[in-house]
Amino acid sequence: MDRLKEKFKEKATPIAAEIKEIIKTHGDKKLGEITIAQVYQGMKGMVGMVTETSKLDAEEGIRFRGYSIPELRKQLPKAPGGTEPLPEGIFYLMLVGELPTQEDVTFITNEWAKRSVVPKHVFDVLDKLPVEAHPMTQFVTAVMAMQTESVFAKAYAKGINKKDYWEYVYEDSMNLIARLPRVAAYIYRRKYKGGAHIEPDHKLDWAANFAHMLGYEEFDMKRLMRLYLTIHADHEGGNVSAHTTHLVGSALSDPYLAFAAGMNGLAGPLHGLANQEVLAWIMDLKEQLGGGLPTKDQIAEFIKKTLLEGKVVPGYGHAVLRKTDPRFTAQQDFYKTYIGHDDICEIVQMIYEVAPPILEATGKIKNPWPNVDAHSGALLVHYGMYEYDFYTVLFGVSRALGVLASLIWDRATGSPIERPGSVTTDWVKKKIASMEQPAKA
Ligand code: AMX
Repeated sequence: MDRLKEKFKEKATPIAAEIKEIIKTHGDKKLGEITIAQVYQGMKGMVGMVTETSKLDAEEGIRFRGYSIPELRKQLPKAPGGTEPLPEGIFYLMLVGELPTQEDVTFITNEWAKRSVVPKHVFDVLDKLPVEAHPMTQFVTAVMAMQTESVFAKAYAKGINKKDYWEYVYEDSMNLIARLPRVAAYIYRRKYKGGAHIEPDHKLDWAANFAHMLGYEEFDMKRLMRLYLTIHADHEGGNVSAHTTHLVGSALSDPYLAFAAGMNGLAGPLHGLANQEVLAWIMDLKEQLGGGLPTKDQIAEFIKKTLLEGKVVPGYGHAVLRKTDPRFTAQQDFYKTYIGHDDICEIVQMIYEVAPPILEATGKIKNPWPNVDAHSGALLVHYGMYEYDFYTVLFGVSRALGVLASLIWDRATGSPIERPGSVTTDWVKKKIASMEQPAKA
C-alpha cells in the first residue's frame, strides 16, 4: 500500500465507524424542513448529502477542510521558486484532511507521473472524432475510452468484499487524475495546433507539466495553471459535477463512469461552460462596440441588452453564494500582482463595478456578484490561450481532484446507492389541500 493510501486508511477507518454510530444513535434527528419551492426549484438549500472535502458558506465562500482560499495560497506547499500552491497539495488536503508537507506533495507528483501513461486506444478514439467536436465532448469521450483500465470494474467482476471497494476506487482515481492532463493536452493540440503533440516532462509538477504539454513554457502560465487547478478543484457536494459524480458512483459505477457523468454536467453553460461563455460575451461586447476598451456606460447598456434578450449574464450569480466568489478574488489578486495591465482583464474589473447594481435591480437575481468563471478566461487570454471553448476542460481536470477524493470517501464510508423520492404535481396539490383543511375547519 503506498504512503498516501496508508495515510487515508488511517484517517478513514475511524471516521467510517463514527458515521455508522452517528446513523445508529442520531439517525432520526431532523436537519431541516423541505418546502414546496425547494422541491420545484432545484433543491436549493436542502441538506441532502455528506461531502467531506469542502464546505461552502453563502457569505464567505468555499473552505477546503476548514481552510479558505487565501489561507491555502499561503499555506499549501509550492513548487521550487513558485508562489502559488501545487494542486497536489489541495488533493492531499481534501483526501486526508490535513495540510500536506513538501514531501507529501512530492510523493503525489511522482506518483501521478508514474501513473500517467494513457493507453494508445484512447488517442485512437479521439482521432476518430471530428476535430470540430467540442473539447468537452472529446474529453468525456476520452474518459469513457479509458474506462477499459478500471481496476475497480475488473475486481468487482471477479468479486470483492465491500470493505475493500475504496482501495480499487483509490487506484482508479489516482490513475485517472494522473492521465487527465495528457488527455486534455492531446485534445488541445489536436484541435488548435494541427496535432503537433508535446511529450510530457516528468521533471515538472502536475500543473506545470500540463502547461508544458499544452504548449506553454512561460513561468507565469505555469504559475497561473497551479492556481487555476487548485481553486477549481471542489465546491462542496451539491453542484452539478460533484453531485453527478457522487450519484453515479453510488450505483458502484467505477470512477471513470462516474467522473465522465460529472463532466457532462460541467459542460453545461450554467455550470462549468460559463467560463467559455464569459469570454464569448466579452468578445461580443468588444466587437459590437468596435474594439478597444469600452466605457462603463457602454458595458451597462450591454448588460441591460443581454437581460432584455432573456439571456443570462455569464460569470454572475450563484445557487449558493451571496457575495463575490473568493475564487474570483484570488484571480483578481493574481492579475493585480503579476500582470498589472491587460485590456480584457480591465474589462472584467469594469464589469465587476457595473454589473452588480444592474443585476440587483432586476429584483429576482439572488446573487448579483461574480463567480469563479467571471475572471478565469481573461487570465488565460493574457497568456495566449485564446481558444475559449477549451476552458471548461481545464476546469474539468481540476474538478477531478475534488470529486474523485470524495468518491474514495464515499466508498470508504459505505455510502449507499442514492435514491431520493420524487412526487407529481397532483401529489403536491393534494398535499396542499390536506394541509389547508384543518385551517378552514
Ligand atoms: N444573469 C441573468 N439572470 C440571472 C443570472 C444572471 N447572471 N443569475 C440568475 N439569474 C436569473 C435566473 O435565471 C432566474 O430567472 P427566472 O426566475 O426567470 O428563471 C432568477 O434570476 C433567479 O435565479 P437565482 O435563484 O438567483 O439563481 P439560480 O440558483 O437559479 O442559478 C446560476 C444560479 C449560477 C445558474 C445563475 O446565477 C446563472 O445562470 N448565472 C450565469 C451563468 C454562470 O455564471 N454560471 C456559472 C456558475 C458557477 C459555476 O458553476 N461554474
